[in-house]
Amino acid sequence: MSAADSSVAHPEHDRSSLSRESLKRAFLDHLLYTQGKSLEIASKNDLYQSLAHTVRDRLVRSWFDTSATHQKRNARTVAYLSAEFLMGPYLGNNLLSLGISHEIRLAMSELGLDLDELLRQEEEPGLGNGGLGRLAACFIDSLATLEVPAIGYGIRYEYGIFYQTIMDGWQVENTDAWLRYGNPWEIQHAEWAVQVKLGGHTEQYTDDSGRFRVRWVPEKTVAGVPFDSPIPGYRVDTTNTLRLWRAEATEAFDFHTFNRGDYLGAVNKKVTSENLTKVLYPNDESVQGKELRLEQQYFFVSCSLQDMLRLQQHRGQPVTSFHKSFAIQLNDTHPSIGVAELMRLLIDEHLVPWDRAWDITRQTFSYTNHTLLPEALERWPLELFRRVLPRHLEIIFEINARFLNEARIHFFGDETRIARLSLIDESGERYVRMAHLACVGSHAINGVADLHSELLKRDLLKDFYAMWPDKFTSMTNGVTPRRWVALSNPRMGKLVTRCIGDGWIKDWSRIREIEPYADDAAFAAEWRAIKRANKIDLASLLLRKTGIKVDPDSMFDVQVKRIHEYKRQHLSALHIAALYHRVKSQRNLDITPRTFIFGGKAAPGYMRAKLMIKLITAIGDVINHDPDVRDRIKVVFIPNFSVTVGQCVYPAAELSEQISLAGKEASGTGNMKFAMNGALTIGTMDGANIEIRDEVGEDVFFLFGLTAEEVYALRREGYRPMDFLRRDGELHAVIELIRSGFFSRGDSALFAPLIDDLLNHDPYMLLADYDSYAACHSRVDQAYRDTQAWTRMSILNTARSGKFSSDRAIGEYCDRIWKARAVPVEKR
Ligand code: OX2
Repeated sequence: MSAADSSVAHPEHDRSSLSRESLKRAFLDHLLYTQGKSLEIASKNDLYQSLAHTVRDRLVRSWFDTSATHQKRNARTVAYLSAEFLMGPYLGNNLLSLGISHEIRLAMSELGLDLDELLRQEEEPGLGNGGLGRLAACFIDSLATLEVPAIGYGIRYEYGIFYQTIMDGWQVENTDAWLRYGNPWEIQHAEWAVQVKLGGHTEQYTDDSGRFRVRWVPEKTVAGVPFDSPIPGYRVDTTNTLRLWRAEATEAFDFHTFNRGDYLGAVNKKVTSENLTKVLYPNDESVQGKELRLEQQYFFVSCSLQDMLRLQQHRGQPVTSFHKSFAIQLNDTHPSIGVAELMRLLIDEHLVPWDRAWDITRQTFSYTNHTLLPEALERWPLELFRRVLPRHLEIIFEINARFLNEARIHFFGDETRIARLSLIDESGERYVRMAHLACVGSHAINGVADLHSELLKRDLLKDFYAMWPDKFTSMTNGVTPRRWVALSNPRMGKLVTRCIGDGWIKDWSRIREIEPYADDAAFAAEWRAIKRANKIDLASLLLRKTGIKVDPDSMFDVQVKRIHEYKRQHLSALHIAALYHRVKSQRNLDITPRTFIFGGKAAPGYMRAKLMIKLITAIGDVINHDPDVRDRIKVVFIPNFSVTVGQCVYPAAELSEQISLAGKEASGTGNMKFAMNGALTIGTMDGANIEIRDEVGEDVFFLFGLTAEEVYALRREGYRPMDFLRRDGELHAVIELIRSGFFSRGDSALFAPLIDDLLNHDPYMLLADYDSYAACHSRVDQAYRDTQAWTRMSILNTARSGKFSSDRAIGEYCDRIWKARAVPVEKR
C-alpha cells in the first residue's frame, strides 16, 4: 500500500488532514513522540515545538508536489540569492497560508491552551539587518503565492542580528542564540551537501585532448549543508523552498590532519571551517572588508550554484541550457561573486568554452542595487581577494580585459572613463569592485524605486548606463499584505473583508474598493475603534518592555528603522526637544498630545548612531519625568526592534516618519507597511515616499524638506549649516540646550560629537530641513484635531496603497527580468 492509500485507510493518521480532531491528535502525538512530554509536564517551548511540527507536517505534501511538478515540467526557476532573509516568525504566517488559524485556535483551546501564548514562544530567525533582508522575505512569500517556481538561497547563520537592550539609554548588544531550542521549520539534507574550496593557488596544465586548462589547488575545503524550510503560498498548492547553507568541516581534510597525529589541530580546523556561517555581520549599508565576510559570500554562492547545477542534471538538462532553467537575482552585490563562480564552474569543471560560458552567465544573472551610499559599495582589496579566491581573480581579470575592450570601442580615447568602468579600482591601493562585476555579468540592472533608479543612471552607474541603457530598469519595492496586514492587523483585515470580501489578501490592488467607505460614518467609527484597540495593544507592549506608560488617546508618531545619520532620527530628536522647550516656556500651550515612538538597531561599531540612540532616550528621560509637560509629550524607545515587534507597531501607528535626506534612502519599505495600515506619512521627497505621495494624493501626505535636486544645488553652492542656524531662533535655542548638558545631567561633552558635526558639516542637512520639518509638524498637529478628517485621510491612505504589495513588484520582475511564470502544482 502506498503512503497515500494508507492515509485514506486511516484518516486519523493522515498528516495532511486539517480537521480539528486530527490537528489535536497530531499535536499530542508530537508532544509525546517528538518532544517526549505529556501535557502535564510540557514546557511552553514543548508546546510550541509540537504545534510547529503539526503545522509543518501539513505543508510537506504540497512541498513535495511542488518540487515534483517543477522537475517534471522543467519549469524556469527563480533563484533569489541573498546574504540575508529576515523571515520573522513562521508559525502565524504558515497558519494563515494554510487557512487553519481558526481551527488551530479552537483545537488548542479545547486542550486548554492559548494559541497567542504559543505564537509568542517562537524565536524569530533574525537572519538580516533591515530592509534588504526583509525585502527578500516578502519576495519569496509573493513568489510562492503567485505560484512561480522559486528557491531562496542564503546563509544559515548560527547567530542572527544581535539582541538589543537599552541600558542607561545606551544600546547594548547581546548574542542571538535563535537555534538554542532547535528550529522546527527546517529539514537538513546532508545528502545534498557540496564542497567549497578556499585559498591556495592555481596551476596550468594541458588536458588529454591537448587543451590548455587551469586547476585550482585550494588551501582548504569546507562542506556546505543545506537546511530547507517550506515557503507556502497563500491558499495555493505551491510550497517553495528557502535553502540556507551551513558550513561544516569536511571529513577528507580532518583525516588528513588527524593521520599526521595532530588530533587537536584537526579539531581546531573543524572549528575554523564552521566559523564561516557562525554570525551575521550586523552592518546595514556599510562594509568592513573582512576576509571572513568574503568567505561567507563566496561560500553560500558556490553552494547555491553547485546545487542548481545538480538540479539541472537531475532534470536531465545539459549545462549549456542552464540560463533557460534558472533566472538568478543578485540581491545587492553580496552574492555578485556568483558571476565569476558560474564562469569557473562552467569552464573549469564542465569544460564549456569561454564565450559560450559567458553567454550563459550573462543571460542568467540580474542585479538589484539597493543603495547609493558610498560606504555600502563593496570592494575587496586585491591581495585579500587573491588570497581567498585565486582562481576567481584570474577569471575577473579575463572578464575585465574583454569588457574594457568592448568599452574602448564605445568610448574611444576616453581613458578616464575606462578607468572608472574597470572592475579593478587602481586609483590607489587596488580593489575589486563588486558592483562592476555585477553590472558586467548581468543582463538587467535595477534600482528599487523610481528616484533611486534615476539617480543610479545619473550618478553611481552612469558609465554603465551610457554603455548599456537597455539593461537599466526600475522596480519599486513592495511588501507582503499577508504578513503586514492580514497577520499583523487582523482587526482591520476583518473589517475590510466584511466590506469587500477577502480578495485583497491575494490581490492588494483590490484594497481600493474601500475608498468609497472613507465617507461612511459607521465605517469610519469602526476604523477609529480598530486603530485605538491596536494602540492599546502597543501601549501594553511598551509598558512591558520599557516601563513607560503612554496614553492611547495621544497621537502615535512612529519612527522605526535602522539607526543611521542619513535616516535622520536626530532631526526628530531636535524637533521633540523644541516642542518641549515650547511647552516649558508657554505653560498652557495647546498642543496635540503625542507619543513619539522610536525603534531600531545601530551597527555595533557605528558610534554616531549609538549616540543618536542616547540622545533620543536622554531627551525622553527628561520629558517623561517633567510634571510641567503633564503627559502631553512622551518619548519611548522600544528595545530590539524586529519583525515580531514591527507586527505590533505598524497597525498602531498614526503618523509615519520617513525623513531621510532626499536622494539617500533608495526606497524604504517600512513607509509602505505604515501606509497600508492607515498611518499618514510625514516625509521628504525620497525613495518610495515620492510614489506613495503620488498614489495617496498630496493632500493626504505631509511633505517637507529639500528635493534631491535642491540638495545637489545647495551642495554645489557650498552648504553652510550655520547660515540656517542664524535664521532660526528656536533651533538655536534647542541646540544650545543640548550642548549645555541639559539632557545629560550637565555633561556638556556627551553630545558634542553630534552637535559639532551638525554645526560644522551637517552632511545630511538637518539644519537646512529643520524649519520646514517643524512647520510640517504644526500642520500635522492641526490636522489631528479634526478627528473625522484625519480618519478619512487614514482610510484613503490605505485604500490607495495598492501599488505597494510585493505581489505587484514580483509580477514586474517576472515579466520584465526573469521571464518566469506561474506553474500550478499538480496534486498527487
Ligand atoms: C536597503 C535600503 O537602504 C532601503 O532604502 C531599501 O528599501 C531596502 O534596502 C530594500 O530595497 N542595505 N540595505 C538597504 O540597502 C543596502 C545595501
